[in-house]
Amino acid sequence: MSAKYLVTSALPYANGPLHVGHLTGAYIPADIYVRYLRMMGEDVLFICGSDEHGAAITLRAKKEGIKPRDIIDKYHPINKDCFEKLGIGFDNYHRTSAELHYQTASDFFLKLSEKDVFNVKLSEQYYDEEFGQFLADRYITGTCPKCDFHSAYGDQCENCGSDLSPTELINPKSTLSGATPVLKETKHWYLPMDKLQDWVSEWIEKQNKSETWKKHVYGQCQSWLKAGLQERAMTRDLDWGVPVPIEGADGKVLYVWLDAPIGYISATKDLTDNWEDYWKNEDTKLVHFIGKDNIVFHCIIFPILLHLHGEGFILPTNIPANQFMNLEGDKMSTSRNYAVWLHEYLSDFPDKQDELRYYLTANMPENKDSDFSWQDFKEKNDKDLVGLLGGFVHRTLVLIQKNFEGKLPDSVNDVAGETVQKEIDHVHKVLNDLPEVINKSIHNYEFRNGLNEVLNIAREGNRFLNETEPWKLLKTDKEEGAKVLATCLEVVSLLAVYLEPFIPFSADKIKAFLNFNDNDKSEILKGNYTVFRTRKVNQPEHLFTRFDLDAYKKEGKQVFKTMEAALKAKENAIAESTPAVTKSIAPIKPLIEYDDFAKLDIRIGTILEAEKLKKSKKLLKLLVDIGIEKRQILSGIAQVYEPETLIGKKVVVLANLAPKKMAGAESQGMILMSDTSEAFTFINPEGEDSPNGAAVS
Ligand code: B3M
Ligand code: ZN
Repeated sequence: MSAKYLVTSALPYANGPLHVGHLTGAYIPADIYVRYLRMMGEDVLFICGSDEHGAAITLRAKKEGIKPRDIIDKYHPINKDCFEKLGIGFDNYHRTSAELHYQTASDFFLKLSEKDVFNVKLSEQYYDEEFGQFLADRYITGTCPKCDFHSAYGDQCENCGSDLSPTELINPKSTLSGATPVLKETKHWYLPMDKLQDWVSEWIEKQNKSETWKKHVYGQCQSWLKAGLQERAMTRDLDWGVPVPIEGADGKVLYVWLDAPIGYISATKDLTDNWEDYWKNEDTKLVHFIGKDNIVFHCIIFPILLHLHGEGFILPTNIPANQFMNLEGDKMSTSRNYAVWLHEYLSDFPDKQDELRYYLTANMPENKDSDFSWQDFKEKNDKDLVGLLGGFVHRTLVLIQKNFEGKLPDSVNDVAGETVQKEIDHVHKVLNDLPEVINKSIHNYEFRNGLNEVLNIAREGNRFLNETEPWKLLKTDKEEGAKVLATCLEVVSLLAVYLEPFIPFSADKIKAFLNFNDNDKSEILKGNYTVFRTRKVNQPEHLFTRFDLDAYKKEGKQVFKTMEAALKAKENAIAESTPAVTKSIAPIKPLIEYDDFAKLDIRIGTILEAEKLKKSKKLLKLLVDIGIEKRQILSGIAQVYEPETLIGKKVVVLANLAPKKMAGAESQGMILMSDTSEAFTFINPEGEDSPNGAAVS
């Protein structure tokens, strides 16, 4: 047990609203974790805020002809408000435009500079002569040298995930003017990450031993380390950001990744004078909740900065990054406006916060990408929340109201008849097991599982009710019927407590039905739930209602209108580009018999490791788990995919292809992909119904 916890969620850019993908990525999991820890009496700080610098903001401002400040002042309150309405309980939702943050980030940089950490160098960088501005990061686009994608950014190719520098781009263009930039000399402060390679490797190994990191997080770090860390500029020529606090550095600001993570520190300072009790205390456990696109910054760059700064800053214990959530099978996209936006959802469904929290937890992309589908949302809502959870609580409390005016008699404390008592003992066993199971899930960052375990006690309750049929018993042996209901009441009281981290609004409603107080909660946490048998309960309301998807669509709820508009725009775009696609579709091959097909052993697998093959430009060496064994498979996708983006990916494998040697290595199978001769992409067998080893037939 740690003395203290410091929990952070990625600071979202205040350049637009947030969608459900953000929420399930870094905010819901953190909130569940924090609520649970608090419930267990731990000392926790939960920190977040708006990231108000960075090219995403300045570029948008330029495009709209307004000031960056106008953008952040608009979106900071919108996003803060959404978090509050959804019950995300940050202790502080700060801003990186705050004076205290400027001071903190400047001091941090100065300290590193005084310690001579940086390589200060003149180099030639792209410059837009029309706008009089140097072009870094998103200010410059061009063709990716790794995958030929035509609009890669100066810092990253969003197609293949490669980390790039502007000078690597082929045919570079300024995003500001569209013109081809010229090279011009400028001075920058570089972080020599190459020198820290060994330190980072050892540190990650050590952390991973003390508390296992998620496979895809560890895999991405290993991929970076294998490629070799390189120095990285920590300053930019821009007029929006924290100014570089050094004489002669006019017109330069701190790189956003030496600015935003420091925001975690300044937000803590803003919250409490005792911030050092957390940030500089060996007994504090620091956990960063983020999306997978931020892994390298939190697992490598920020720890390096904290380590070099010294002065006792602690380093993260774990970074349980989530993968991405798609929407109806397609990538959510801010630029296409294809997403379920939180502010729209909350205005369409102001009382359905828990319904969204529930769905996003049950469907959280913990280890692989997941999908948000409204039909699935409806089904889970109707089945799990209305049918199972709401149904069980309501049935129990209504029976107690109707038959005992809300209070069961003391005789429920006596032993029941043999058959009923056997069932009661079974329920008690399930209830007694719950605390440990939940504790393990939460501390392993397995929130989907945790939620399912809590629901399991409602399932057990329902099973018990159906088995013992108290509505019949009450007519023949009222005391015995009361004993059954008393056990159900115990289940309901555990639900009131253990649902709180996941769906706090509903947990509060259940607590109100039971006239709960704080002392009740601690009794339950101690395992003393029998006192609830004779608790006076109130007339319950229904906790949840059916999600009438068709009616909501007809009514014109905004969340659906937004999605439909984006889909329509996409359809139009596809219609326009169809001729080009059909050209690359191969003609149908000659017919074969079923027996020919049956010879192929095609299976589902998961990529565990991926690396470039030294002797080949085209091949990646993959280690694939195909259920019964692990296979080394070479795949000719090195020019299209970066290895680190593949870890954890589900794939379709031809498993009985004769082994073949290529570029000095053996390939023991083939990954099947869709291939139009212009592009090839993975076939997508995501989902629990496609486990590794499952046959494709
Ligand atoms: N604002 C990137 C993002 O929103 C960035 C995170 C900063 S966390 C210190 O994905
Ligand atoms: Zn690329």
